[in-house]
Formats: sequence, C-alpha cells, structure tokens
Amino acid sequence: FTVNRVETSPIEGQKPGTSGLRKKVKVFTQPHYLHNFVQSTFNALSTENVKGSTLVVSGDGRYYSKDAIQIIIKMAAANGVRRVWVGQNGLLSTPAVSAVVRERVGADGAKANGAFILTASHNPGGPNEDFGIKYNMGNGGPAPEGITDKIFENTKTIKEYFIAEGLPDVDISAIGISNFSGPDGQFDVDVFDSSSDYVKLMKSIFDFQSIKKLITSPQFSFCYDALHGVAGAYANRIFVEELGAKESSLLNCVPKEDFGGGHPDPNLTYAKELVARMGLGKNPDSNPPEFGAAADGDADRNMILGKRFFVTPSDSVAIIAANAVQSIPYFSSGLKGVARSMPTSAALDVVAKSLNLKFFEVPTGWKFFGNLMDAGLCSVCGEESFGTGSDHIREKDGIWAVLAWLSILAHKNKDNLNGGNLVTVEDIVKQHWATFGRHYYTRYDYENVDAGAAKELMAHLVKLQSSISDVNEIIKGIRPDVANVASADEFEYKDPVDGSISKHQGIRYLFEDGSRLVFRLSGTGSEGATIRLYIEQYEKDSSKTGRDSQEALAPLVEVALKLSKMQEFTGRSAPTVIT
Ligand code: VG1
Ligand code: CO
Repeated sequence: FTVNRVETSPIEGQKPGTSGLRKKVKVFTQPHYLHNFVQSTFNALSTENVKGSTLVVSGDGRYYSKDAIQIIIKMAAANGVRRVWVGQNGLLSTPAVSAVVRERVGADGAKANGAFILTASHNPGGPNEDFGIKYNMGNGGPAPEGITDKIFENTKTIKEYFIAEGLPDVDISAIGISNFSGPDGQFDVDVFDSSSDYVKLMKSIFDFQSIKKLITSPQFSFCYDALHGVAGAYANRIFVEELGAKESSLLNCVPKEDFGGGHPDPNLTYAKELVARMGLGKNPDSNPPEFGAAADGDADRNMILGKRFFVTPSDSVAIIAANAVQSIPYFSSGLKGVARSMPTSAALDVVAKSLNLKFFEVPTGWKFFGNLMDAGLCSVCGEESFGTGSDHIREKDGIWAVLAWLSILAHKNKDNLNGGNLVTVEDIVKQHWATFGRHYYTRYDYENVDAGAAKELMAHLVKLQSSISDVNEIIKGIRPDVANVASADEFEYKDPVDGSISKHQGIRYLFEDGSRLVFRLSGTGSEGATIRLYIEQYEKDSSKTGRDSQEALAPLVEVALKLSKMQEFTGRSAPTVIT
C-alpha cells in the first residue's frame, strides 16, 4: 500500500467526555469525522506509541464498528503502526481490551502500546443511536486528561490525516494474521479469539472450582443478562463452559449491533427482563433464581441482584472489599487500598476504616483509579454507576464483579452445599449493614434536558454555596426534620501520584449527620445535557437499616429538588431514571 495524505479541516465538538468521544452514528459518519479524531489521537501520542507500535482496535460490536475498524486499520498503517490486533468480529469488551493490552503477547513476541476502544458503553446503538471511541494507554487504562486535552486541541487545528491506499479490507471474522507491506516496511493485522486472554486472566484471579461447586449445586440458581452487549461473547465461555451454569441461565447473550433495540444499561429501569426474572419490578416471576446479574454494552458495568433483592453498586464495592481477602485468591495476601468515585456512597469508607486500609476519593470516571493502581496504592475500587473493579486491569469489569460475588457466596456457603441453609445475597448485604451501618442511596437522572437550563441550575447551586447559613434557612423552610448543611463546595481532586488537579468535579452539600447531596452534569451523553443528582444518608442504628430506601430518603430528596429548583429550571417534574 501507499500513504495518502488527505486535506481536512477541524470539526467542532470532538471533546472526549468522561470516557471518550460519544456521538450519534450520523455525526460519526460525516466525511472526515472519525478520521480527524483518530489522526488527532495519533498526533497526541509520543512517537514510539505510533511508529512501529502495536495497537489494539475493537469494541462492543455496535453499529458502525465494522466500518470504523477498517478505517482505523488503514490510518494506523499509514501512520507507521507496525501491527493492529483485532478481536474476532471486532469484539472485545472494554475490560478485555485492558487485559489484552496488559497481558497478550503476539506470535512475534509483541506487546500492545495502546488501544482504540469502539463503544458508547451503556448508550443505545443502531443507525440512529450512538457510536463512540476512546484511546487507552499502554497500562490498559483510559488516556489521562493530559492526553485527552491534547487530542481535543489537535482536533481544533487539524489540517491533514494519513490513510493507506491499496490496503484491502481485512476479514475480521477469521482468526489469523494478514501481512502487508507499505513504505515503512511490513504491516500486520492479527485477528484473535476475543475471550481467551480474558478467561485466562479470570482463572488466575478466582477459584473456579469452588464457584463451580456453588453454581452446580441444586440449592443455587443463577442467571446472567448481557442485554445483547459484548458480555455475551464471554458469558457462555465462562458461566456455562467453565462454571457449569445451564445454558438457559443466559439471557440476551448474543451480541447485536443495536442491542436488540434496547438500552444496554444494567439498572432497574433498563434491565427489565432480568429484573422481572429476579422477582422484582412489574410482573415479577414467582420463582426467581438465587442470583442474577447484568452487564452494559461494553461489559464494564454490572448490576448484582439476589432473589427479590437489589444490591446498590455502592454497597457492592464495599461488600467485595470487606470479603475479598477471605474469598478471592488474588487478594489473599491483603488489599493495598481501596477507592471510590466522589458521588459513590461512603459505605466503602466505613470498610476501609475498620480494616485499616488506604482510602481514596476520586472524580467520576475510571481514568482516575489507574494512577493509584499503577503506584500500588489501590486493589479494589468502584463507582455508584454500576462500575466495580480491581487492579487486575485498568478498567471497570462487569464479569469480574459477578465472579467476585459468586466467590463470596461460594466462600460463605462452602459448608452448606449439601442441604444446609444457603446464605443468600440478601443475607450478605443485611449482615454487612448490621456490621457497618447502611448508606441509604439513590441517584436521580434527568436525561437530555436543555443544556442551557442545566448550566443555569448548576450555576444557581454554586451561588447558593457562598452562604451556608442562607442554605440552612432555606432547608428549614422545606423540611425542618433534615439536618443542617455543614459545608458545601465543588469537588476538586489532586492526584496523589502525579499532582495533577481536576476542578469542578461536582457540586457537594455535606450535612452534619453525614448525609450528602451531589449534583453533576454527565460527560457521556450525546445530546442535550443530563443532570445527575446523588442522594445519600447514613444509618448506623442496626434496628433502622431495613427501611425502603426511597422512603428513607424522601426528606432529603425533597430538599434537593427544591433547593436546586429542579422543576423551575428543567421543566421536569420527575427524573428519567431512578437507581
Ligand atoms: C457515567 C458514570 C461514570 C462512569 C462513566 C463511564 O459518566 O456516571 O461513573 O465512569 O459513565 O461509564 P457520566 O459523566 O455520564 O456521569 V461507561 O460504562 O459509559 O464507560
Ligand atoms: Co460501559
């Protein structure tokens, strides 16, 4: 092939958000749109990460992925990349990409320098829905802000991009290496099995034998919903082939370009089928399984359910941290530390304190955990947004979280599987609350509101923060039974490893009784603005930890909505999603 230099000009709005660039497919398919972003990324990297490098390119298989992969292969070749690794059919979950970057060794001994992950995660897919792209570094984690800022700057000045001419489309459905030659010498495309590196890693972390004993025991029952996302490419291999689950326990495990028309977001609103099967929501099944879980489109998120029981993600990470050393071989020598994103509840803080573990609170988005892990400061971390993970990779990991829960269940039931009473998911959570107290928690999302209105609401909340006594006056007028606000600010994070500072990471109101209200604007949407409101209240008295969470939080919710003038600014009388 030869290298073609194509003249282009900047296209507005290519700023990567919380996790890469996400836009409607129609935006991505405009002339030069993807090309500009990819070239801007290559231009933001150091030369050794481009020239002669090894690049992973794959994703959740959503609509437009196949075309995008061929374009990126051709641009990689033209920019001097030595080889591109592609998961079969272009499929690799986000955690699998991270694992491949960190662990895979190519036929010629090569290791990956970085990856393009093609996904818009939990956003719907299809010709009228979302596509997305993000770059991950050689540690397997999302590019830090220093790089994403540079990419964005490059998109604003780009004049040219490079693309191979005479390089045929590569058949990504067939495993094998294709060789080509160009001006810089040889160029290879290596199509490999999407699941084997990841499965190998999981087997090195967990005790598959003891999980298999649990799953195949007649007392236990299991179900997993991939919501037609890429988790389906792993679920059969891991849960059925390796761990002995019945095939009928897998729901929606065939990856689809449009996720079957659904919203591949594992929460109580969008994972309706699983929720019903677990005996919750509308039309609940009458005989639900003991354990259920779901993943999002790119399989980095997880929702954990017990029989008629929902585990909040904030509780989930705390419970995993509290039980990891006893239940998961990878952690048997102890945890280096734990971390959560700022809006995630403080359930993890209580565990960290009681186990005397290093603890970190970082801004929303997985990229902030990576530095801590690279520095050996953090083993387990999580976000309230159904993201849980550990330092085995540098992304959150949906299937890992399921295996972690199954490990805890297997450990707690190791003497019960011959007819004793099963310790259930609900038992484990309630026991945790009895020991550590409970953080009542809920998140209200107002999706796709007018961007101007959302900004005004946020500005209003920041302005209020200048006088805490005025805020307390207002709150007294709304709900005299709610505690006083002790302090209020915009969250700012100084990375303890590299000293970088991230400002404006969410508006916080911190109450005297430990309750919190947090307001943020989403950085992953593709149109309008999404306001997220996070509400949390701590209850230490174990006789009061069994309340319905919406009921327990009602006074704080009322305060949050009136204080922020939510309806006035947005015109919305109710959120789009409550989790
Ligand atoms: C959301 C979540 C955040 C998560 C991010 C990426 O971001 O709140 O916790 O890290 O999505 O997850 P935002 O900016 O919309 O609140 V994923 O599964 O979309 O990669
Ligand atoms: Co995701």
